[in-house]
Amino acid sequence: MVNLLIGCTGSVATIKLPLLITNLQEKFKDHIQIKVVVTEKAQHFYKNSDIPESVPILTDEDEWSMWKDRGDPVLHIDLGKWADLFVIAPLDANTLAKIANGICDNLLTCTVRAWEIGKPLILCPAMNTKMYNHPITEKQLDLLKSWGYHIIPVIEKMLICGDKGAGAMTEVDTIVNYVQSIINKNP
Ligand code: PCO
Repeated sequence: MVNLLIGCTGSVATIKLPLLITNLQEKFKDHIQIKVVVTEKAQHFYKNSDIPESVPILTDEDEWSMWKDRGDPVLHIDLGKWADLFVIAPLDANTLAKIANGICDNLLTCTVRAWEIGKPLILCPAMNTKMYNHPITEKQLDLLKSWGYHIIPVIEKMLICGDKGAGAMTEVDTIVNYVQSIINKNP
């Protein structure tokens, strides 16, 4: 059994979350357990009714409502212990910048900050071409790679805002196949 944590951030590519979950469940059948952690802005881009009931969606509110006193669960630590693999799809420009700078101000970035170096963390950036082409993007992605994080590069296509160019999240099937290859390497 593989415990897979999916993270979603405030890029429109979060609209692919239901498809990502479906395709992972189809590929791995009952050998996979999925939990999702979303940022506040990610919540604009999917409907809860499109997510299977078996998949918990965790938000910043869950982190704070769970902790009342000493001994209570600390969600970002517990998620890190639970998950074998963490896939952030999409990783928006803002969260990329936060992770590169060690900032942890929500459930998703706290989970990344506490994520054990060496455990697979797969990042799928997505942003507008103009943001993607800014020189800071490459610097930050290179830094994350130097820590051993996996980056699945953006692709070029017509973006949702009508601009054409690099910045779209990689295809869902590429993510699913990448997860498969990581699992094969770490049975
Ligand atoms: C556009 N911003 C974006 C973000 C990246 N876009 C994508 C693709 C999706 C549809 O195929 C949304 C997945 O376009 O990853 O489009 C303007 S600010």
